[in-house]
Amino acid sequence: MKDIAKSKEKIIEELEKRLSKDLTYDSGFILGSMCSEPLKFATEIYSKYISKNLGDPGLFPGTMELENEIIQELGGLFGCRNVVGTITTGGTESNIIAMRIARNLFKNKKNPEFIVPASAHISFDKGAELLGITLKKAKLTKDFYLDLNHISSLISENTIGLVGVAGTTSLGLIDPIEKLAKISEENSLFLHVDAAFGGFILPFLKELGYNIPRWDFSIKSVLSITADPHKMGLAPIPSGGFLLKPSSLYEEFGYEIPYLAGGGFKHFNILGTRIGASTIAFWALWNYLGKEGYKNIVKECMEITSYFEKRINEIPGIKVVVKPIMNIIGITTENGEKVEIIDEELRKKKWKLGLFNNLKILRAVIMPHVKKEHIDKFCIDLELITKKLFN
Ligand code: 0PR
Repeated sequence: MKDIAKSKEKIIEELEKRLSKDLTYDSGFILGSMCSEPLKFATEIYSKYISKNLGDPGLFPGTMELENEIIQELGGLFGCRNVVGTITTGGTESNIIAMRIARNLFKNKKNPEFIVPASAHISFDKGAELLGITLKKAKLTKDFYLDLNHISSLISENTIGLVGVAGTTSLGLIDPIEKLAKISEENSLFLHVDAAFGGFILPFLKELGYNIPRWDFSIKSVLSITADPHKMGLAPIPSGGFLLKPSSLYEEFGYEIPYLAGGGFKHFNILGTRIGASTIAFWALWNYLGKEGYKNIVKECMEITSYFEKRINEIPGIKVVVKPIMNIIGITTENGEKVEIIDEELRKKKWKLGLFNNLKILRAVIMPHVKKEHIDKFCIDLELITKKLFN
């Protein structure tokens, strides 16, 4: 503890200086993040209501009402209005909540196993470790889709759940959820869909006329969905979404907290004290942008994605891994070699993409802060690097 208090001005000055090291979204250099600058309206709301605590919802019944309302709205967006759920801190918490519910549902299985595609996010590894579940990973086909035959071969008497991803972390692909649903029905398993990234894109792409396979609650055996407002929902961090179709499971497996100041309450969350401002800001954003607003944002991201894809494919020595389905592009070399070197060289020039070394892919996420002029600047640097490497 410093013994001389500083003035507010001094502190702000120091913060400005020290935080100037941080990258900003509007610089254009952040090309591999699933987050973006939230809308100013949402951040204003967020800071206004910063003290709301949904860990004790009886004290903040207005905030709780907004949470319930937004969950129903999201349920409707994903094919079933009649859902229970909660705004979480992000995809990791939501995925762990889903795994916990599945584990509790199959308490009779002493060595529970979950099967996820090899492309699944690391949050499932975390959940498995924390919950004492064995995680089995199904291989991907050579075009990076989930190999359904391998999934089937991994099922055992210990299996409790399956995961399908609608918007994979590496390439934004959609697993064949309908087929996965069939497997889950045949084996009476819990089926969770991780649409942390895709949840706020796919419904709008569909409305824009894209051919999107079914992935949501409209499929009978999809029991829970993760969809994150702090990714393409453009809400301030932290803001995740967890939705559950069978509401009886909330009664059965919600944690009962009897002594709260606001009165006893049941919840699913991993957290106790939790930020209500996220929920309020997202509710505000949802009402402000409306479906039309989100649709326009997704449309613009897809236009820039197509432009980016075209520019990448024009550069000798590199190519786009698969045709993008959403605003994620995987970049690789002709034979997958030297991807790490390209990443290293790009980093020297400040560009920040994601390196998926196991897949030999550089991932770009075309969030709303990524503009055409950033792509142009990036492609000039990328071409200089590849020319040196491949000539
Ligand atoms: N599920 C999927 C499909 C994800 O892609 C992610 C995160 C999660 C779950 C977990 O979400 P939380 O990070 O909200 O817990 N995907 C991003 C990734 O790993 C997270 C991210 C965001 C990484 C911003 C970097 C970054 O700058 O790529």
